[in-house]
Amino acid sequence: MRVSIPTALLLPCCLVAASSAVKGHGQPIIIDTDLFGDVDDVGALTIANVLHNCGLADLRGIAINTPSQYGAPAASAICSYFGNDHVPVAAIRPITNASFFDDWDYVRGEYASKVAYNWPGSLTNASLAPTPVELYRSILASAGNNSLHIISIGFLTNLANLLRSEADDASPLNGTELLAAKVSELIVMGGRYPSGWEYNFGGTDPNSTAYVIEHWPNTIPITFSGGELGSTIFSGQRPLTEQVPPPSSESLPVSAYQWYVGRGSVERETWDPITVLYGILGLENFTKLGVWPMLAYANEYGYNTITANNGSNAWVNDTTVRNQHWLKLADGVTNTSMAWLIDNFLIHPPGLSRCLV
Ligand SMILES: *[C@@H]1O[C@H](CO)[C@@H](O)[C@H](O)[C@H]1NC(C)=O
Ligand SMILES: *[C@@H]1O[C@H](CO)[C@@H](O)[C@H](O)[C@H]1NC(C)=O
Ligand SMILES: *[C@@H]1O[C@H](CO)[C@@H](O)[C@H](O)[C@H]1NC(C)=O
Ligand SMILES: *[C@@H]1O[C@H](CO)[C@@H](O)[C@H](O)[C@H]1NC(C)=O
Ligand SMILES: *[C@@H]1O[C@H](CO)[C@@H](O)[C@H](O)[C@H]1NC(C)=O
Ligand SMILES: *[C@@H]1O[C@H](CO)[C@@H](O)[C@H](O)[C@H]1NC(C)=O
Ligand SMILES: *[C@@H]1O[C@H](CO)[C@@H](O)[C@H](O)[C@H]1NC(C)=O
Ligand SMILES: *[C@@H]1O[C@H](CO)[C@@H](O)[C@H](O)[C@H]1NC(C)=O
Ligand SMILES: *[C@@H]1O[C@H](CO)[C@@H](O)[C@H](O)[C@H]1NC(C)=O
Ligand SMILES: [Ca+2]
Repeated sequence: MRVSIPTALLLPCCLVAASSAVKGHGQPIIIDTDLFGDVDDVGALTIANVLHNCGLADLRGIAINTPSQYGAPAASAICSYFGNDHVPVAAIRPITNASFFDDWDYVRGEYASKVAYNWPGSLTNASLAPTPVELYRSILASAGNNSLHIISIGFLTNLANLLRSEADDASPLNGTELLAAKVSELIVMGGRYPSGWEYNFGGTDPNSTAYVIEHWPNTIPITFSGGELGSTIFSGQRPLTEQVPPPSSESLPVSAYQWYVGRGSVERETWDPITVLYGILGLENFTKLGVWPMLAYANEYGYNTITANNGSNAWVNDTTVRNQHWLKLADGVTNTSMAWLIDNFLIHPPGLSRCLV
């Protein structure tokens, strides 16, 4: 069954960029994820792989910021599922045997080990993965000047360690210098805007959150995707099980959502998927998907501040700082149309080379 397309979203045919796209020749990105405790990271990595395959992204690597041994093999499995075995995955140390258990509301299920064991990827054991600092430094060292987007959809521990890293065999630059040379934007799912408390910032490592936000080179723009944005948009409300092949039992993303959400549902907030969409497309390049721009900046100026003891954040209105923003839906875009776009990726057959189903 084909889904009905909200036509108001779509650009007239001829404005859509010519399909001269080449796999992996899009925006270079590294994703830093806490894949393990929430399934929207699977949606986010799905979008990254689909956009890599249709030529809008160049997924250079993935760094895991949660210690469970299941995170890194699961991330590798997602890349392999989409034909991207080559994408390197790094694992934070020490590695533990923690497995997810929902003692908050006793509904959510563990998915990372199931993904890793049912769709094995090229990395089968987290202890064989490089550390995040090693992987970042080698990718950054070989990247073009001012070219990479780093997309953070979990805790900030790895990025704090990278900022503190010293020169090594990979590069004579220290971490801060290396970031300043190679990264053109940091995109962060975390915080609430203009102020509040959110889990990625305050849940496990508020010190690292404070360190990153305070020490990030001020020449590199930062864009925040706040808890308040993704929490109003629920993906998975389309009948995903009735869509294009593969059937849902064979689909890695749909299975992961079913395992996690519970009771056969795949409906989930979209904090991380929205963040990765912006991290690849920016505000303007939604048109390359054939849809109108769907996100906008909510502020013109100012900067974010963090309370180190609990990770709370608050925006400071400073008209002299112009390279930090937080995101909102563009005027006229509803949560339903954004959810439609994200669902398009969740049902995307792994071998299809176009961006949208
Ligand atoms: C997990 O690690 C702990 C401590 O290292 C150990 O006691 C336990 O047996 C391990 N559990 C599994 C399932 O491997
Ligand atoms: C992963 O590799 C480590 C180190 O070689 C080994 O001790 C561990 O048993 C392996 N884990 C699994 C799940 O195979
Ligand atoms: C990158 O920047 C460095 C430092 O400014 C400069 O030496 C180098 O030539 C640049 N590389 C390219 C390819 O432009
Ligand atoms: C990195 O190098 C810069 C000088 O370019 C220096 O100011 C900074 O303190 C160094 N950072 C670390 C963590 O060593
Ligand atoms: C966080 O940083 C503060 C000082 O900046 C320090 O006192 C505290 O021990 C740190 N907490 C952790 C968990 O590292
Ligand atoms: C849109 O938001 C409304 C509440 O404001 C909610 O009831 C509805 O489920 C949301 N729809 C989607 C697709 O996220
Ligand atoms: C949009 O795509 C163009 C051309 O590929 C690129 O130069 C530009 O940097 C992209 N914009 C963003 C915000 O990523
Ligand atoms: C975080 O700490 C600050 C400063 O101590 C306090 O004002 C704020 O209420 C705290 N926020 C939360 C959610 O505990
Ligand atoms: C910052 O500016 C916005 C918009 O003008 C305003 O609503 C908000 O209260 C201001 N925040 C502070 C901390 O002054
Ligand atoms: Ca996440």
